[in-house]
Amino acid sequence: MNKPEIVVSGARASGKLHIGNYLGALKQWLQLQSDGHTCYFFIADLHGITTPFEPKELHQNTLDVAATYLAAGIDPNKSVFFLQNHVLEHATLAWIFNCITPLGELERMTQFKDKSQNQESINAGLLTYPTLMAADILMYKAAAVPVGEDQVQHVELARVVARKFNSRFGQTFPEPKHLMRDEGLVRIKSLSEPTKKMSKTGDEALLMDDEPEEIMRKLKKAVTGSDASGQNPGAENLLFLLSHFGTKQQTDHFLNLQKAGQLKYSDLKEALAQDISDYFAEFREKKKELLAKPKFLAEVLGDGAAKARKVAQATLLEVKQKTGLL
Ligand code: AQP
Repeated sequence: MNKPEIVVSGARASGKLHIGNYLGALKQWLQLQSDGHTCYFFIADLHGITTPFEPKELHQNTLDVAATYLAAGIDPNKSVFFLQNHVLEHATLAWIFNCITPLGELERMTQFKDKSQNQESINAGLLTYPTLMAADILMYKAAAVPVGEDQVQHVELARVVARKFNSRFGQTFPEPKHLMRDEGLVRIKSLSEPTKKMSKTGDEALLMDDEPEEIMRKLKKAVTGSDASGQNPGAENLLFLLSHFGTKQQTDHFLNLQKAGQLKYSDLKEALAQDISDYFAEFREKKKELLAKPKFLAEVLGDGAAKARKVAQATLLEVKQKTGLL
């Protein structure tokens, strides 16, 4: 983006963040923050309860995600960093959006279909997740939303909601666009089922704060077999990760071996494990320090919520005036 824009993004507090969250979202957020955009980065705890959860784990996961953002480099002096449920206006705006969004738009969302598949009973929050996400984005009149590939459809829905609101009540919200990294949208695959995306709530994900032995253990088990059509999505996934966490020279070396049919997956996994361990070494230490200071984390989140609330209250007032809500 050439000029400073308003940017909004978040991650669910449904578990520890993994390298998919990092490459798909967090890494881009850090770039946008250092490029001087007006950034709002939040922890989506209300989205976190749309899938099954345990209260104690939710509490711990929220603190963990907060420490992850900060240890990775989100700077509360440069970006507005807050917890979604601390800014009550999000839920109110989401309700108003629910009332102008056709049910069919929500029912066709891929994430709703995927996530409702294995659940005994499907809660209404899972269906209306995208209208809450539209509220998160439009509340701050964002121009751009940096997300991984899996969330693009939800950003498109936020555009639909903005259009519907604007045409019914007058121009209020800009239509946000999803933001891609230079090389395109990122979708890191699961290590055990490489046709699916790596996910917090899916199979064991490679976490940003995994210790070196854990990284090696998980990568050793990574599936690298070819499928019936000769495709090898597991190996492609590992090579893609190497291109991000390793050097260009190292990546070229393994790509050449693959072309020559001489690639030993154990060597690739070992090199990748070392690269990922080194890449996150400083992050791991910073995160441990932060997790030992829950009071500090609470203070940072409180300050961030106060900044976000000011903007949110102004937007909600405008919305109430336009819709006739007293
Ligand atoms: N595998 C992935 N590859 C690239 N990007 C990804 N993201 C998630 N998984 C991948 C991006 O990370 C950001 C935060 O995601 P989220 O927490 O809001 O929820 P999600 O997209 O549903 O992510 P998860 O990890 O799969 O969590 P669960 O299992 O809780 O749903 C988003 O920008 C997302 O695109």
